[in-house]
Amino acid sequence: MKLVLAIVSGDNSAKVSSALTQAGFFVTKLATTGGFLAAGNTTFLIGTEDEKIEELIGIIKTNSPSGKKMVSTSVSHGYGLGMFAGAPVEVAMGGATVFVLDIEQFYKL
Ligand code: 2BA
Repeated sequence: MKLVLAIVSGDNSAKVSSALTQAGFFVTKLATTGGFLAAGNTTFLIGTEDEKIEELIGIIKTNSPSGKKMVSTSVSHGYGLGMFAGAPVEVAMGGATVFVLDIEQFYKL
């Protein structure tokens, strides 16, 4: 048994959610925020059997097209001194970040 944590950009989350559910996966969605861009994303918790991991990753990949874009980061001085724009950096857009964890025990009570 595995627990998959999949962080998906907000734009792709509805597609990923419905594709996983249609394929028979049990899914919990958490509304989360990326630490770097401070933009909303969705973290899926999916408990599943080891032999279904490949199918699961395939579904997430198909429904999470990725790209790149330049963003300028904002830096705060704190103490109410406001923000200023930092140098633009290239960041990933879309796509998914996926962690697969071994689960020792699983109960539905
Ligand atoms: P964010 O933290 O908002 O990051 C958005 C994108 O900004 C990242 O895309 C990456 O291209 C860039 N980025 C993030 N941190 C950076 C840094 N310290 N310096 C320069 N560029 C940076 P992804 O790597 O595809 O990540 C998308 C979202 O997945 C992240 O949103 C975060 O919520 C999550 N994530 C990614 N890697 C993670 C990890 N190792 N642990 C926990 N969450 C992770």
